[in-house]
Amino acid sequence: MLDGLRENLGSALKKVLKSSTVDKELIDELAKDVQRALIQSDVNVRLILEVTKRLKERALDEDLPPGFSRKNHIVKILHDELAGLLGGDSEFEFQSGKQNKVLLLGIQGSGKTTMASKLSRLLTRQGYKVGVVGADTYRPGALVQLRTMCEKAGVEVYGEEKNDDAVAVVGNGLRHFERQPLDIILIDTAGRHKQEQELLDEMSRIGAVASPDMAMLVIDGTIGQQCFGQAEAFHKAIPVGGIIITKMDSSAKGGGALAAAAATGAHVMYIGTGERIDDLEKFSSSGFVGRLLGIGDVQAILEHFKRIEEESDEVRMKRIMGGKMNMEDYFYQLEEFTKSGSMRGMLENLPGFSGAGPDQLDKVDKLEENIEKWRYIMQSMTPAEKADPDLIKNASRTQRIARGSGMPDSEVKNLLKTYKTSKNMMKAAKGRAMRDMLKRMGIG
Ligand SMILES: Nc1nc2c(ncn2[C@@H]2O[C@H](COP(=O)(O)OP(=O)(O)OP(=O)(O)O)[C@@H](O)[C@H]2O)c(=O)[nH]1
Ligand SMILES: [Mg+2]
Repeated sequence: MLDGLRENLGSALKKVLKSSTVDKELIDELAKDVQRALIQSDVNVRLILEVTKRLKERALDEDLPPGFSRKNHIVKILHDELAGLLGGDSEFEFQSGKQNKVLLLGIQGSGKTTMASKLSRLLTRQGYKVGVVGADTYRPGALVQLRTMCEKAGVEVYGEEKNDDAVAVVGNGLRHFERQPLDIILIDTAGRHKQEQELLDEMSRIGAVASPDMAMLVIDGTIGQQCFGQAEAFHKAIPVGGIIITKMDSSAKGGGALAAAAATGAHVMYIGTGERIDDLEKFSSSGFVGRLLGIGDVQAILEHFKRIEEESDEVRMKRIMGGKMNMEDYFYQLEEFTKSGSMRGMLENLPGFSGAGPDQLDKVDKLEENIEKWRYIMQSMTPAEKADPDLIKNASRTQRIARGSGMPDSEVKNLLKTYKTSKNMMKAAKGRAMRDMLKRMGIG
């Protein structure tokens, strides 16, 4: 399915790139080609019309970024609109201080059990405490498979070998974990050959007992056209909050992401890229659409846009100087500072610094050591936390980040404190000194 979409969008864009003039006629033709391609891929008609309406509006009127032709810009607009259709990049924000329940749904063989173990491993590494409930009472051996796989992630699996009432097992499992200090409980469920009524009913009943914070629909990326119907049927039984597409490593190149996202309005959050426990990636809508439009010429144009879009140092420095630094910026500064090799060596060789005393040099060594630790800590922070570290107010978030990074709580606090001090200093120095320096560097 995806290959067809790829071909059709590709040839539509090729027409644009080959034509000698860009006019309304050409854009209308492109819009028609895009509509046809998306309709064939079962994307919701209303969404298609929105995409092509915006494409037409933007294609001829928008100002061109410096150095880009109208044709290149059209490629970029189509890319952005399609990525928008997939809902942009998103991640489930787990709430701290409670047990977040995530229900994994999907038909037989879609990859739920494998995904339960992959997520267990990933989330544990991010510092969350995870428990798993095995509620597949349908397929013999399901619980053993789940246990074996989750063992690799070191998480506890609750299951009942002799109970064939999945709804009861879920209730018992949640009670079993109730008193444990868990952040996330993953519930693995049964599948059937199709989205049969019996399966959908069981999912609604499990939903009623578990009241999950998120129902994640697991879809086999190789099934093509059926994606839309499957996603829609599950979504009716229990509102789907996130989508996982598995088997993206196979030749199908991940069909169904667009269709499933369109059918439920939910975002694709993760993709499975193999059978092993670490074969899991966060989904990026822009990367996906990039691959979708990935004919040679187009790829080069998109890469060019990406380069100019990647925030230039200039913009970042201006934000930092304006007192609006976030954790990413802070870390970026520290990294830049250490990039040029050992700071100690650098300082010792700096003419004005040759007189630096042992005290100062020790401080520099200490900072280098801290940066190493802080790198791990930052990796355990969610994007939202990095954008706004003030979110890390309560102890449970601090502890989660500490666990994920293998650092003590005190080190997380240390980073937050140092960050705050630097930010305040920047704010205070917002004026003179730094600005002068930037001017001298030619970027003020
Ligand atoms: N290549 C590849 N294989 C996968 C991926 N995810 C799962 N599989 C394989 O797909 C098969 C089914 O995976 P399961 O995790 O058992 O699927 P399930 O949804 O739990 O299936 P049921 O329990 O029968 O409903 C297994 O052979 C997995 O190894 C993936 O991302 N890539
Ligand atoms: Mg299973």
